[in-house]
Amino acid sequence: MKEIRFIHTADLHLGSPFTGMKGLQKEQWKRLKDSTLLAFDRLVDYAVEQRPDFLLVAGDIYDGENRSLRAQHRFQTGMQRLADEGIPVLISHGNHDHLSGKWTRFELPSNVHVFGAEVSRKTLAIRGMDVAISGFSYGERHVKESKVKEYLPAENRDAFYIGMLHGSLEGETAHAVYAPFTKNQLLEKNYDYWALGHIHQRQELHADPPIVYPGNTQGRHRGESGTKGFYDVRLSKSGAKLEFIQASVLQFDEVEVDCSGAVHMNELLEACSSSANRFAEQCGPAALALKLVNLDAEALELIQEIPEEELLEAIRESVEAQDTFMLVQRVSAARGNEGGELSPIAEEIIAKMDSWEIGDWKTVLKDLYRHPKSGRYLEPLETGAAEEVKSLAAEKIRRSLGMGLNS
Ligand SMILES: [Mn+2]
Repeated sequence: MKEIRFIHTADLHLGSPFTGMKGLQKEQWKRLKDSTLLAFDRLVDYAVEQRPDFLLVAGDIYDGENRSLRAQHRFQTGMQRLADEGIPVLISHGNHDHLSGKWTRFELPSNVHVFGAEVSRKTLAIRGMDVAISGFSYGERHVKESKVKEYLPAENRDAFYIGMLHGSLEGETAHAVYAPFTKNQLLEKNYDYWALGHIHQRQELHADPPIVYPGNTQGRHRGESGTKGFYDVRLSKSGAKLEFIQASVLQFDEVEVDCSGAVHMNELLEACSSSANRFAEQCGPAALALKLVNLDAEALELIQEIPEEELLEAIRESVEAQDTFMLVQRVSAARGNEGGELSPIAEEIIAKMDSWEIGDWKTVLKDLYRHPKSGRYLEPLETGAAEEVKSLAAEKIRRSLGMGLNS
């Protein structure tokens, strides 16, 4: 059986700034700031070791249109390592790293093919097989129109066809809509694999042929929880086998801390640190939001008297003793009613906020940012800061609208 093997990755977001993170020690901050770069190194290490036929990067290599020099250098070094191994790389840039941004151009080695702003096709000859890969790069930040019609359908049964597309499934409104497509439009092309990018949560939209978002390679805030990585794909005419490979060097997550029976502060701290330790043992380095549950009335009162910052500081100190990276980012106490349902209106507002991207946050916060007095004191609104605003707003909504009508 003729088979090709490739790596499908997307949304590396090298150089993500991780703004809005507070209370970090110097080492922690460095580890966090470098996490997207370290995840990329893991990807390259894996490729060098496994020697796939080629590697696909479906957009958002860089986090900002003004690509950081360090991120570009890191990427160039990685590409050179793959060049030394003779592994071709195909890149379609996305909305975050579109071609019109202001950036210093590094000369990428000759194994790298970057798609231009129009959909085009690049054919690789792999052990006597033709592999036709179609794709495009975002010429500018916003590509709102569909590009699917520009992809030529497959015509030769013996060749492999792959489409690279950085964009959103039509009707998927949870994220900013870019280069929208429908599943049927993609299926009509009769390709063997669709390598998607843009959505940071990995998902298979279709199994045969696979239409796949690999998700990003490193989570950057609580909204991007769990392990992150890329797919190692083995593709033949009888089907595809996808293996998820972890690249993330630390993971964001929320952990419930069972506080039942805890009455004194030391017991609560103990519960927090053992939950964090358990998580570290199972999942390795992490940035966690702790949610204290099963607090009895007395313990809840005890917690509520203490400002979150102070509580956080004490928890961090009790967790610190470990060797692995463990950052407690937030702590929240489930109030008596939190076991119950949120009211529909609260749920709706919170779900709506979850769907906002950075651009939407800029829109809703523009009055505040443009205000002559307040504007001066605000840090630039980046993804991390928006994440912070979101979680604080959600907390506030839970407090004021949290209880259902009949509770
Ligand atoms: Mn992205």
